[in-house]
Amino acid sequence: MVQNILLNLYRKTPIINEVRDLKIFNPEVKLLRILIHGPVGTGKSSFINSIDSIFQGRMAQGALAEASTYDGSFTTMFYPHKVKDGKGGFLPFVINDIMGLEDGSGGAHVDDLKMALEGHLKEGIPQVILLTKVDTACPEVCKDLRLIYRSKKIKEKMQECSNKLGVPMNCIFPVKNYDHEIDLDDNVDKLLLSALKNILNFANDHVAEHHDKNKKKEQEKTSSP
Ligand SMILES: Nc1nc2c(ncn2[C@@H]2O[C@H](COP(=O)(O)OP(=O)(O)OP(=O)(O)O)[C@@H](O)[C@H]2O)c(=O)[nH]1
Ligand SMILES: [Mg+2]
Repeated sequence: MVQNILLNLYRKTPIINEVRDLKIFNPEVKLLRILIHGPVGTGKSSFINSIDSIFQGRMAQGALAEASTYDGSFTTMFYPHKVKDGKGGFLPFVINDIMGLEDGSGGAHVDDLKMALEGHLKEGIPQVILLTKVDTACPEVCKDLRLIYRSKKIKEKMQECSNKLGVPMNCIFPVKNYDHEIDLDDNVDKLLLSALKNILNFANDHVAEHHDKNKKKEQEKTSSP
């Protein structure tokens, strides 16, 4: 099963166009909102920078990835990040970068996260896991990212995430962010775009569900005597 998930990443589909052409299923929703949270230094800002770079067709520095020597949390506030679509506009989503979650005095706390979600926690928002830094988890994958679907180490890491966090395997996306590269690389792009596309699909399904529920409520109201 894991093999299938990972193999699917390498289907030759122009995912970038699918994201560019994304239509939101709920006419009342203008933007899909993605919130990225997680421990300090795990690659949250780098993920956003990487996505930005892919759509700009060159390395971008929008969300300011942390310098590797810095030991605190670099992203000090919620950072809603729009991504240019490459045609003079913006893609129909924003990614909120939140500084690393920490137990001590620094970093963001769970309360900040709740505030960012503005009470939407109760409704059960869709969640996925980005398994970053796959290049550091497996030397083979570091040499050739295409070997990711064969890597036992990556499979183990995905399983570990799934067990620890109770998230199904098909909601865990292994990625390698751009961290030192000068030029874009197709194999890096494929993993990142596949993760993004899935995140957007889940968000889109969620807003569509809301739309259907609201429509049903309205119909019930008008049909009741
Ligand atoms: N090898 C490797 N390094 C990465 C990857 N993603 C990020 N990094 C590096 O990890 C360090 C931290 O990355 P950030 O993107 O700043 O992490 P963050 O989660 O935004 O950190 P805070 O904002 O401090 O919470 C940087 O030195 C990045 O270059 C990756 O996929 N592979
Ligand atoms: Mg950051």
